Amino acid sequence: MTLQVDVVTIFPEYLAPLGVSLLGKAQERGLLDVRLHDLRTWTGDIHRTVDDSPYGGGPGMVMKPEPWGRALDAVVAAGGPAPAPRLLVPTPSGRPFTQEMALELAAEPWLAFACGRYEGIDSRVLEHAGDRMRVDEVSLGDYVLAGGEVAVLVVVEAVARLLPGVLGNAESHRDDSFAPGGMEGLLEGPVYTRPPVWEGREVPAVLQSGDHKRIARWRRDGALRRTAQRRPDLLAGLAERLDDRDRAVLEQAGFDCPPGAVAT
Ligand code: 6GU
Repeated sequence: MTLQVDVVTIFPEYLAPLGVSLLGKAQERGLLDVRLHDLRTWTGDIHRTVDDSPYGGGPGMVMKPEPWGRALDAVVAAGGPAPAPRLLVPTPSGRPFTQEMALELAAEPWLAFACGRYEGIDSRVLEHAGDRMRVDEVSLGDYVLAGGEVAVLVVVEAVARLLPGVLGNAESHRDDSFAPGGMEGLLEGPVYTRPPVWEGREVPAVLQSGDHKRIARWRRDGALRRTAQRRPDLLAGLAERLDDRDRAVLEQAGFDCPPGAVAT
């Protein structure tokens, strides 16, 4: 199965990295099919205008609805009788994009992205699109980018690496920090490779012991400490799944343990 991805943008060249490395290979293998479209194709004036000043005043410019309406019509029409794609609209005012959403999107046959620039796209475009396809506004996090193109790179990479056959076994996503049943919502701890001593720093002896049970426990300890330090919000959500040893590790490292389940 191929995941088709259509991207409408005023900067198609911004998406060139989708042809490189893992995603480039996925496209060569027919697992991913990225189609880039220049929004200005669907402008109607000599200046190929895509923006205008906002109703109600305020700074910046808003993307005009007509080119977007025609662009989305053309993308959907090119699919023939296929059900319309899921439309994703990157914006700092969207819902947070998560690994859970990446897994959900990886199960779709067709995704379309509308890249806004300036202060965003006239809201009626997304309302109108919502009459014929699922529309999700998504945000990467709490900071502001200049446009949606970088967010498309992020979302497509996060989704494509989940497609069957894109990753080799060696790069399996089973242990991803945010994979359900993988690291169980903990951040991955530190990793090492050869040489055993570098710049006077030794690889922890336990990792060279061959004792897989001890290694697994050591890794979990590192993941717990790192998560407590960097993402206490994640740890709080895991309280119910921490055992006594987990709690001891965290207390010893000077972290307050999230309270466990209260018996009823
Ligand atoms: Cl998805 N788009 C833009 N323009 N800025 C962002 C973002 C998206 N996510 C965080 N900041």
